[in-house]
Amino acid sequence: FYEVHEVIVPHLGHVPIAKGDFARLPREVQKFIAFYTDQLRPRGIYICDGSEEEAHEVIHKLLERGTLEVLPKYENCYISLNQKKHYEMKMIPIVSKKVKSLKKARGVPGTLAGVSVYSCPSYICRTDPADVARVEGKTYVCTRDKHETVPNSRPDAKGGLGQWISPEELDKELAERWPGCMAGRMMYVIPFSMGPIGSPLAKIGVQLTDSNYVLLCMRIMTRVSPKVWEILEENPEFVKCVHSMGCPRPWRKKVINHWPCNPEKVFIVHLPHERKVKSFGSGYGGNSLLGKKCFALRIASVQARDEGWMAEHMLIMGITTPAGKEYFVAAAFPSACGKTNLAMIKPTLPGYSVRCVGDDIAWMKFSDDGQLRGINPESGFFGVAPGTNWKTNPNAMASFQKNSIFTNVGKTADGGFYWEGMEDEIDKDMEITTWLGDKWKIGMPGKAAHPNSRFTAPANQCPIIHPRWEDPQGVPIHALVFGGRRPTGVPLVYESFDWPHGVAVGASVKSEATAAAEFTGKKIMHDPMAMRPFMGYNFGHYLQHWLDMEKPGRKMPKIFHVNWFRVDDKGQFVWPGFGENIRVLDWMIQRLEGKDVAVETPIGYLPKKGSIKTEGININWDDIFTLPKDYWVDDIKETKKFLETEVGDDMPKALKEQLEKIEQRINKM
Ligand code: GTP
Ligand code: SPV
Ligand code: MN
Repeated sequence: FYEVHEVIVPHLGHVPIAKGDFARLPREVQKFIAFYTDQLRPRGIYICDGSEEEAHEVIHKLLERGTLEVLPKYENCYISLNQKKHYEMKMIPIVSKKVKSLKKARGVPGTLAGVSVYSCPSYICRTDPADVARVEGKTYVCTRDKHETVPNSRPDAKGGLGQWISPEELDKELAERWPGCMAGRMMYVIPFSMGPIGSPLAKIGVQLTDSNYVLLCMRIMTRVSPKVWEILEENPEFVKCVHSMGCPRPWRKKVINHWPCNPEKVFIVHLPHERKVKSFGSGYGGNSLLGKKCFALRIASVQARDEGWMAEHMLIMGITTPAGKEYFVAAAFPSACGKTNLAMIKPTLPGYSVRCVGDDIAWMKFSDDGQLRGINPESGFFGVAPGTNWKTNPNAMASFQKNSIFTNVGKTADGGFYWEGMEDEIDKDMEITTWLGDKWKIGMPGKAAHPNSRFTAPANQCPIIHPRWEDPQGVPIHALVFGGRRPTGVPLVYESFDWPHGVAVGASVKSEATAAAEFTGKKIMHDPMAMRPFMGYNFGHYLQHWLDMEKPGRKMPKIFHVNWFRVDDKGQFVWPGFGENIRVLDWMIQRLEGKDVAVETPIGYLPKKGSIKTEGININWDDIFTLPKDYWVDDIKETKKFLETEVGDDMPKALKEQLEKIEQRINKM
C-alpha cells in the first residue's frame, strides 16, 4: 500500500504525486501531465506501473467505496460441468471491514478442490443506470477541415457516417466541462501499449483518468507497463487520452451506485491531427477505456490511412483443419452481432480446432512479401454477457472465472454472476439481485442483466488463446468476413467475386440495432464495414483506402458475408449458430483451397447444395439459402441510395460501379 510522497513538482504547484517518479518520466509525458493537472485540478497524481500491488490497492479502494463487490468463485458451476480441474486462486489482501464481514458470511477462507481460497478474484459493478453504453450522439471528431471528417453528402443525407465538430465549437464545449473537473479526485496516469510491447505494429498511449474502475479495466484491456516510458524515450510519439467522469468534489448531485458520472454532459472528442482523445462524463467501456474504440479504431484508422494499413472492428481467429492446415480469418460484425462468440467457438465438426487471436479489433498490414498480417491490439475481452453460457461459449465462460470484472449483470444469492441465457445453469429458485438492485427470480417479468452488460477478462485466460496471439509480426490473414443481424432475405454465407466486389459487400453491411449503443427498437441500420460508429475520417476516403489495398504482388484475402440471424415465419432462427458456425468456416476453407463448391448468383458465390456439412443438425437448406428476388431488388436499391446520399461526392467511382453491377445482376434474376 502506497504512502503519499510529499513530492512537490515546481511547475505543477502543490499537487502531490501520490505514486511514481514524475521526474523520471519522458519529457513529453511530463508536459502532458503538467498541462492537464493545471486545467483539471486533481487532488493528486498517481503514476501507474501496472504491478499486481497496484491492482490490489485499487480494488481495495473500490470495494471500500462500494463501486465493486466481491463475487465468490464458481465452485458448482465448473466442477459439475467438469471444466478445468480448478483454477488457481489469487490471494488478494483485503483488509476493509465491510469485505471482512462479507467473507465471514460465506465462510471464506475455505478450501475447494484442495485449493485455498482467500477471497474471490472476480468483481461485480453496477453503473449509474444512465451510463450503460456508448453514446454515439455525443461522440465527435474535430478537424479544421470538415471534409476531412465527414463526406460531402447530398442535401437529403441524415449524416450517420461520423460526426464532425469545428475547433471553435469544440472550445466552447470543452470550456464548460473540463476546467476543474477532477477537483477532489485522484488523477491516474496510465502508460499503455496497444499491441505487444515493442511490436512494429503496436502503438503507445497514455491515458489520464479520474476513475480507478477505468484504470482497473484498462489494466485488463491494454498492456499497462512502465516499459512504455522506455519506448517513449526513443520515440516520443504517443496518443494522448484524457478521461474524466465529470464529477468533481464536492458532489453537486446524488451519486447513484457509487458511480459518479455526468450523463447529461457526456462528450467524447477525437483530434486525429494531435493524436488526442478527450472523453467526459461516462465510465462505460467504449466511452472511457480510451485504448479501445477511441484510439484503436478512430485515431488508428487515421494513422492507418496515413501509413497504409488497416484498423478494423474485427475479430481474428485461427482455424486448423482435420488435415492440420491452419487458416486465419478476420471478421467484422457490428457491435453485439457475434464477434466474441465466433472468435472463441468450440467447433462441432470433428477434427477441427479453433484458436482465438482477438475478439473485437484487428490492426492489419501487408508485409513486403504481399501477405496481409494482423495483430489484436488489445489484451482483454470486453464481451457481451447475455447469451453467454457453457453451451454457447464455454471458452468465454472459462476466460472469466478469475481476475475479471462484470458490469451491470445480476448477482445470485450465493454470490455468482447471472444474466439472460444462464437459465439452465443455475438453480431455478435462486434469488437474484438484478443489475438495478431489485430482488428477482427466473420467470419473473423484467431482466436480471442489462442487455449490454459485459464481462472484462484477460485474454490470456482464454483456454483457446492462440500461442501466437502476441506474435509481434502478427498472423497471416487469409480471409475477411462481414456480417450482421439480418432476419430476412440474406443467406447464411456467400463469397464475393473479387476484392472490389468484397469492398462493396462490406460497404453494404446492415444490421438490426443492438443494445451496444443508445439506439432502441429492432430497426435495421446501415453499418458499413461494421465501422460506422468508429470512423476517424471521411467515410468515402476510407472506402477508397480499402479499394487501394489491392496492389500487384499482394495476396488479397477472399471476402465473405455471413448471416447467423435469419429467422423463419415464426421468428425462430433457421441456423443453430455458435459452435455449428464451424460448418460455414469449413465451406470458406474449401473455397480457400480452391474447391469447386460454389454456384454463381447475382450477389456472389453461394454454396453448392450439400457443400456445407449438415450431418447431425436439423436444417432446411432452402430456408437458409433462398434469395427472394423482391427482397434483393429492394435491398440493393436502398443500399445504393444510402451510400450515394451519405457518401455523396466522396463515393469512390469503383465502388459506385460495383453497386451498379450488383443491381443489374439482381434485376436480371
Ligand atoms: P461487441 O463486443 O459489442 O463488439 O459484440 P460482438 O460482435 O463481439 O458480439 P458477441 O459475440 O458478444 O454476441 C452478441 C450476442 O449475439 C450475444 O448475446 C450472443 O449470444 C449472440 N450470438 C453470437 N453468435 C451467435 C450465433 O451464431 N447465433 C445466434 N443466434 N446468436 C449469436
Ligand atoms: C462495441 O460496442 O462494439 C463494443 C463495446 O465492443 S464498447 O467497448 O463499449 O465499444
Ligand atoms: Mn465491438
